[in-house]
Amino acid sequence: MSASHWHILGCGAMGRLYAAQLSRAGLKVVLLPRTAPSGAAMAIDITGLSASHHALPWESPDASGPIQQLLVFTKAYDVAPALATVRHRLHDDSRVILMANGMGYAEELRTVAPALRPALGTSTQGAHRQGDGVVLHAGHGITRVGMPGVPHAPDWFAPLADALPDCRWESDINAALWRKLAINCAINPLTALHNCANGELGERPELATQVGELCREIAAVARAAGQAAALEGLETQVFEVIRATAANRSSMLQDFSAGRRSEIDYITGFVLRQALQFGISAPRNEALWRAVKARETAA
Ligand code: KPL
Repeated sequence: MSASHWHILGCGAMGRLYAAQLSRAGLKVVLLPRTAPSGAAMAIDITGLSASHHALPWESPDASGPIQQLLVFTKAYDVAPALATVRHRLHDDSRVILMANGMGYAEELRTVAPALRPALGTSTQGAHRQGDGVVLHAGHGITRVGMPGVPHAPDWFAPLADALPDCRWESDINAALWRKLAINCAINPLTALHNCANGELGERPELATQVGELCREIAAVARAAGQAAALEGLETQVFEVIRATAANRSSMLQDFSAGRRSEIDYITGFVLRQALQFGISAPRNEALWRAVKARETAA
């Protein structure tokens, strides 16, 4: 299998959008859906900012062929269980990029695949599932990929960077992940609990105040964790994202609306675990975490 061949695990909106973008650029893509589609190929329809139709080959995750390159777009809590289903197909040279939201799932992989050294990625592209399997490409954005301790892009990264709209190697991927995590932490739980679009967090004074308080707590935890530079100007950046994505329903609100488990344990929960480790208190984040968990349990 060549360097231009990618398997995709996690076939939700983002997995499908990336599969379409790679395929459109001429790379070979094989989908690994959790449930087998009816035909020999899986149809992907993209609409919105880009439009295309694809019929892509798929395999069952527990098939036997080797996987050379794997992009993982599962929910954060599914990263380790999903990787376990393809573990037997990965070998020492396999390249794996984890693209889930939040942080903390890479550590969980150590029990499933202790020798695996995955790259980590984060995306600001936006995509949502519509009815009938159609994916709405809702936002242009940047794909950042990196490996802790690997400052320069390895050779295998070039075809991926060429194929995707704006894909960069990050010399400090942990800083990029912390930045995205902090933004999600300040926006997602509040929008999910108040059932509101992102923009309302800037328009309703009581919510805007809470966003500010959350940002200050998150920044304090990040400072203790050695990520002060990554989160410089966090509050300003969060309000910029709120304005730029004003009409969006956050991914956590979408999870709530669809009755799915949220990724709170890998967003606010990760910040709280770091807070505990460094002896910092983060009462407003803790209250939101509790409120989200209570809603999930009640649902
Ligand atoms: O990433 C997002 C999410 O919803 O998960 C934001 C940036 C908040 C945009 O909706």
